[in-house]
Amino acid sequence: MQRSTNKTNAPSIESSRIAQSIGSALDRFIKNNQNQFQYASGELSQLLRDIALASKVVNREVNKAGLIDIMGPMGTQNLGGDHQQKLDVLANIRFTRALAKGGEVCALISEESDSFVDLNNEGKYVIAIDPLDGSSNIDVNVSIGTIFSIYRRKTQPGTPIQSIDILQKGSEQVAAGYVLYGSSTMLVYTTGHGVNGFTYEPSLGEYFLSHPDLKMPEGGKIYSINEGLSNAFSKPVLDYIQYCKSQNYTARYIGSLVADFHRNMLKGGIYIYPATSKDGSGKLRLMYECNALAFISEQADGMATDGKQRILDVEIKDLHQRTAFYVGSKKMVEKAMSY
Ligand code: AHM
Ligand code: MG
Repeated sequence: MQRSTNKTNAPSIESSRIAQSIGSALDRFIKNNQNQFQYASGELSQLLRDIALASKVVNREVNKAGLIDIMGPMGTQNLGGDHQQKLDVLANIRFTRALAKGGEVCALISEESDSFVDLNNEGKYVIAIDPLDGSSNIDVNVSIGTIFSIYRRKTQPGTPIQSIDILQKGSEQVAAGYVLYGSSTMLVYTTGHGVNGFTYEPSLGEYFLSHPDLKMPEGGKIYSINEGLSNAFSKPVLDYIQYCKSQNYTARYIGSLVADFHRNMLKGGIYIYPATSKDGSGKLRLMYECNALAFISEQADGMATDGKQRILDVEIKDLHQRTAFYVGSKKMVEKAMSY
């Protein structure tokens, strides 16, 4: 039998080392990989630990949502006019509290807060977070998620926070991740050195490395888009959907960004939320929904664009800025862009 000479298929020493850590507890994994982070080693570890802890609390609340009276709308609306669910609000409180206690984050941008939250400390990091995304799925026992982007603040810690600390482009993220509250709960994150996924073991209360060095398949056969809105789609988007059908691709749309993204990440696929004639800038939020997933997809050999440019290069003008979003397997996103 001929031996393959394709060197790109050979796992790198680094990915073999990560693969060997399979089963490691999150804390140990973070410690063992601290040297990959270009800033002071303990800071990011503490921050990720705070996020993991808050996600465990949220996971507990998500899991018991059907049992106690914490479901249903709060009767209030957030800035975008979405009805806030009690669990959205609770998740926001849990993450804010954990990050405030940890002390590494000085400012928090959240889907649930109209302006940024100044945590009044000397923390060197800024976080943008959607504490519980997929609000239409909360009440119906379908997967939901948390999405976060971490930035290094630009001005001196301890001084008043400036807009240059807050309005940073996606390319300036130092870490990003998501938590998927699904049939099992997973934490997936990157610090710019590949993507690793951890599965939560509820009886031990611990995340363990289950998906080392995640890579998105280069191509795929799944397309995820809310076709119910097709009357408001542009012709190129409709043509691309037609192309997917002509190829007998599979349509899968959960309506929870994290869940749709995660499935495509593992199986290969494209997620699209285009600009529509109703929402000229699309629906999704750049700072706390799209940037993190764009960073993760690129780290996993995938691709993310707004249809015109790389998501990570889009200038931020507003905390709650919306964008069109095409993300997933590189070849599929490229094909969609050719339309
Ligand atoms: P949310 O922040 O109110 O939960 O909205 C974001 C969600 C995404 O998770 C999902 O992909 C999308 O909105 C679904 O929107 P639609 O119902 O218009 O298809
Ligand atoms: Mg959201």
